Amino acid sequence: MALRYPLLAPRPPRASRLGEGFARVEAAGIYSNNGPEVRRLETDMTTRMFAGRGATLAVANATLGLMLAIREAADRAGRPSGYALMPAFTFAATAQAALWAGLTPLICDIDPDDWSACAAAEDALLAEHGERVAVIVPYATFGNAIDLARYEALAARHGVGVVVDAATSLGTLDDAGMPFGAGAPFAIVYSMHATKPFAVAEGGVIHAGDTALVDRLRAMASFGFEAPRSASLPGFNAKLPEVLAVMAQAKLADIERVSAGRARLEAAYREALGPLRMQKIYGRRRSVGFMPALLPPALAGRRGAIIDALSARGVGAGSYFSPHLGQQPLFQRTALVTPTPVADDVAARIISLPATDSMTPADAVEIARAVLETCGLARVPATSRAPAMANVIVIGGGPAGTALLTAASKDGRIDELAAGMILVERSDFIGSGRLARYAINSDSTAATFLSAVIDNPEPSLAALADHPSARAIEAHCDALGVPLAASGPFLDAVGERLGALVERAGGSVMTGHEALDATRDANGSWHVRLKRRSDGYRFTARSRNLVIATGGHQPLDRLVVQQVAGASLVARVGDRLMQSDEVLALGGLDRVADLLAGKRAPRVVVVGGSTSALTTVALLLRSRPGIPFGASGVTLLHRRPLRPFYSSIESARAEGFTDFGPDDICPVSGFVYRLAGFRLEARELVLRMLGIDGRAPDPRVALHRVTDDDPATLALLDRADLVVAAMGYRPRILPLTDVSRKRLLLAADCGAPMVDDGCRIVDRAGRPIPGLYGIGLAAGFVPSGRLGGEKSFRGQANGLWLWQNDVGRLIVDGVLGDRIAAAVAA
Ligand code: T4K
Repeated sequence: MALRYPLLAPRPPRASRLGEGFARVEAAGIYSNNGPEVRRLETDMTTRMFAGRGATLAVANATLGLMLAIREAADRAGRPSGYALMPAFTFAATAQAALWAGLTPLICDIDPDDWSACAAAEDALLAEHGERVAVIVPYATFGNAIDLARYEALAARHGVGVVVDAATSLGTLDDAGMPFGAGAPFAIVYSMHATKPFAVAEGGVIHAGDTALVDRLRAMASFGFEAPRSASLPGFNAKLPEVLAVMAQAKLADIERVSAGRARLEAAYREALGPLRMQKIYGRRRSVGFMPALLPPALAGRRGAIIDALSARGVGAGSYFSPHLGQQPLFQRTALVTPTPVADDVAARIISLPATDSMTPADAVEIARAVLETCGLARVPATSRAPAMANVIVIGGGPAGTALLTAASKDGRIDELAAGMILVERSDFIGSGRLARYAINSDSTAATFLSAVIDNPEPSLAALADHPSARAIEAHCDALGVPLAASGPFLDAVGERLGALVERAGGSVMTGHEALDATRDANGSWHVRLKRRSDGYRFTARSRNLVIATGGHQPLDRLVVQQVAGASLVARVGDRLMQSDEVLALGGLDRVADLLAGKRAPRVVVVGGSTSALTTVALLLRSRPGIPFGASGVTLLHRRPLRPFYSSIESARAEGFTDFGPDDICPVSGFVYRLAGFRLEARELVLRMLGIDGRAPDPRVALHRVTDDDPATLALLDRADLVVAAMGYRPRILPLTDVSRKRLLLAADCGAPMVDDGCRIVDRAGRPIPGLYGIGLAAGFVPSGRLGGEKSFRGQANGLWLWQNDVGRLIVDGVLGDRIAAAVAA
């Protein structure tokens, strides 16, 4: 059964999104052997993970790193075949590495509080075995910032080597707030295994303050070659390949967020697991791979049953590191194992709980509750219970859902909004949604896209103004919109940063999840059923508010009942009919060209007066290779007059456009046809067709206004080779039910706008449903009052600018408190 909270849920950087880095590797033609990507990783690691101290060596995994470092330390101590002194409570890799380095593990007991090597036991064994101890290999247990100064002193006093197994410590900060191990006088070995917080796939790094030591280890990791192809040191192949270095670089950009998130989980666990014994920790922060705790002694024998019971409750639990080294057959045969009563007890009682990148502190509290209840211990006190309820669940992380976050960030309210937020997105990332799948230009300007980040008070967003994807948008500043396909990388980059901000504030971004339905309970809160797409796991999340940002579609059932000039469009046109969404999508024009292939002067009729209709016409006209339209080959059938947008009365008049009155002017902006007017590419087409300011209409296009009983329209439909229905979009809404599972009937179900002027979703009677909001394509929003818009406007207003500003703000106001009235008061 799929678990809601798996013990480990590796989240390495998405290889599918690292095309640029992989292309660099291909272009360089260097795949391994200390190539440019590995070198860059090592330099960046030193700078960013080790405060610029010493040097760093990337290796193929931490076990190989330990083998090299242990061998080097033993040789340098002049004790190549002695003991490697290590704690019993660690992973097998520590002892295996010592064996492979030609040493004998000397296994000591652990400290009952911090569970790392017991200082008294180490001292006693050093006294007992003297120079036979070649190397001490402490383990920085579960990412803990153990006392390195003590080992420095032991090394000096006993002439012994030191190598620290810090497999889980990338991201840990010591008491001084310095990265754990930075500038250490001996080798510290970290893992980049997929299951670690610094998740890559396989890989590791060795860091030391002593750069000559790192150089020696680098030579050992490459067959012991200090000079080309001439072995002078013991060695083997431990090199990290270039593609993994590209992945590790991407993780480096993310590790601060990951570590901070995990530290928050640890804090929540510690508070909530009160009755259980926890590890004593050192340092300002650690980056846990999972959360360890001790079961009460009386329950040690029932650990297996407890883990099974937790699994039945959706919680994956484990028992790292049980059996400990001294209990494993290989080490019982090959190592010197001293008595380990503390390690025996800790290993018998240890339980490992999930601490994954996608969890929030509330999840940790939830798991803690499950653990305590399963153990029959006191329930978690009400005060530290999971905020059983989010403030808001946003369904859809595409352009509209993320625009809501952008709006909050522009007002400095992202933390406030995100703290109690769950953002649910079907795909694996938030940002562009389906937008980049269209072959057309945006009806938003390049400046509108960029306004999400330029001067944004959140530094991580403002920094995106210099991002390559922002530059790609900037290139379209003087053009009629941005090709939607080119907007994807920018929207995704913004999405990624917004997602990080949400998680920073304690919210949760659930990518790869789908909302199935939502029920409103008697208290007005929403129970949203969610499905994790990777394995079908279903669960329910609760919130006070729900925002639907799932975009729009062109439903077939609406097409079926569509009448044009008194006739059924489907019945009249049959298989010559396409919907505009299909035409506008990438590849859509190829389908049109196929359908029209062989026709000498093909005739296409586009039905509709919306931006999608005009955009369809514009796309058909600029098809390459061109579709050979003759005169009036493309006819636009529309009902309402087509109006261009003007930024002022003067600019309209200057072009001789006078077809407007006082009700057509927005009182706030002074714009003419601010909402009804076509923009950018569609506007240019309308201006041409209306012959404004001396423009010559395109002879291939004809306009025809449809009336109710209109034989000319029917004749056009009958003669067309292809008819494109561009009837606009209807909102996509998940099923909503009330407490008795009765479907909530929405105005949108019968074709009316989905939302009111406060972006609240309305029922059949036009009444807003409390705590329910809508944003995005087809939401049906009409600005009013303070927000402006022309009085004559009939229809819905859309667009990125509105979502990132007025519309977004209305919803943020709504979900953060009932400030809607003030916001829209005229
Ligand atoms: N020193 C210490 C103290 C260590 O803990 C380790 C590694 C090392 C040294 C050596 O570092 P590396 O040489 O690995 O760089 C896992 C890891 O494989 C191991 O790296 C880690 N310690 C150890 C604590 O845990 P297992 O035996 O628990 O792995 P496995 O296959 O059972 O996976 C654990 C869970 O993770 C499973 O539920 C499945 C899940 N998983 C795993 C992988 C690899 C995924 O969902 N996806 C994946 O890609 O050893």
